[in-house]
Amino acid sequence: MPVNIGLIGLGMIGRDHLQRFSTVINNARVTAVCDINSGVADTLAKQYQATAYYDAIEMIHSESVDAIFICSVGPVHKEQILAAIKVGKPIFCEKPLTPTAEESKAIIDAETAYGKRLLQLGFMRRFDPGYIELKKSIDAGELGDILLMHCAHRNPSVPESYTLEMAINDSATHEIDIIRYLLNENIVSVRVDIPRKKTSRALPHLQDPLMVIFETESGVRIDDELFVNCNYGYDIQCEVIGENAIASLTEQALTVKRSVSGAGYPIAKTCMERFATAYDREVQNFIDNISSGREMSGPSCWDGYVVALVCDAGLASLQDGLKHEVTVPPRPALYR
Ligand code: ISE
Repeated sequence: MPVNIGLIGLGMIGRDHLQRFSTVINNARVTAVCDINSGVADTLAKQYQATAYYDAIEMIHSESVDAIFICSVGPVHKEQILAAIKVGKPIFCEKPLTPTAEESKAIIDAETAYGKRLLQLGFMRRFDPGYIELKKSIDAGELGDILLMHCAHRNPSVPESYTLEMAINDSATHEIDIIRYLLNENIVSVRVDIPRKKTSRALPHLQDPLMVIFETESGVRIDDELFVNCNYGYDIQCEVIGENAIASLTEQALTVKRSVSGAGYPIAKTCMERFATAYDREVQNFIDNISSGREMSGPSCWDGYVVALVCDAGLASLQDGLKHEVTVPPRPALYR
C-alpha cells in the first residue's frame, strides 16, 4: 500500500517535491495538498489529483493522510509539527526546523514525550553523493586529523524578499548542518565577518558576500563564503584540510565537453538542479522508513535544534561582529 502524503506549502520547493512524488518516488502518493493561497492549492490539487486544503491543521487531522510533508515557511513549522506529533503521524520537514532554537526545543520536548522519532529534517546535503564520499574519507581516517575546512555557498541571485539574516538561517544553515555531520562534532563558536566591499548586484538591504568563521569542539576552523548574488550559477564548494591529505567536493558535472570554445561543463542554476539526487534520496529514505515500519533516520529534530543554536549565535554576531559561543546541551537518549 502506498503511503498517503499530505503536502503543506506549494512554493518552489513544495512544487519540486510534488513533481518528485509523481515521477521518481516509490511507494508513496500525494493525496492532499495545502496552501494558504486557495487558488494555488486548487490548481495543483487538480493537476495532481489530490484534495485541496487551505488549513494545514485540518489536513494533518485528515484520515486520508498517513504522513505529513512540510514545505511551508519556517515561522509556521512549530505549530504544524506539534499538531502532527500529537496525532503520531510521520513528518518530513524542510529546513529550518524552526527559525529559533527556543521553538525547536519545544519540538524536541514533544517528540521525546512521544517516545519515538517521527521527523526527518530536510538537510538534503547528507544524501548528496559528493558529501557522502567526503564523509567516508574523513571517517576512514584517510585525511588524518582535520585542521581546516573551506566552504563556499554561492547562489546566482536571491529575490527581494531575502533578508540579511537569511544568509545565516536560510543559507549558511546548510553548512552548519553538514560541518557537524562530516566532522562528527559540534560547532562551539561563530563569527560573521562583514567585508567592506559588496557586490554591485546585491540589493541595498543586503551585505553580499559575507564570511562566516566557525570553530568546532576539537578546534577545526572553518570559513564559509556566502555569496548569494554571484551571478554565474549555483555553486557549492567544500574542501577539507587534513594533516595527511586534502579532499574536496568535485564539480557537479561528471563529464567535460570540448569544443572550439574550449573545455568545460555546465554549472547548475538552482539548488533543485544541483541537489536533485540528494532530494530524491532523502525523500525515498523517509518513505522507506515508513513503509517498512522502521523508526525515522536521517537529520533529526535534534540536528535542527543544534543548527538553530548556531544560527542564533550567528545572528547575534551579524549584529555586533563579535565571536559568539554556542553551548549545546546534552543530547537526549532518543537522538543518540
Ligand atoms: C534556500 O532556501 C536553500 O535552501 C538553498 O539550498 C540555499 O542555497 C539558498 O541560499 C537558500 O535561500
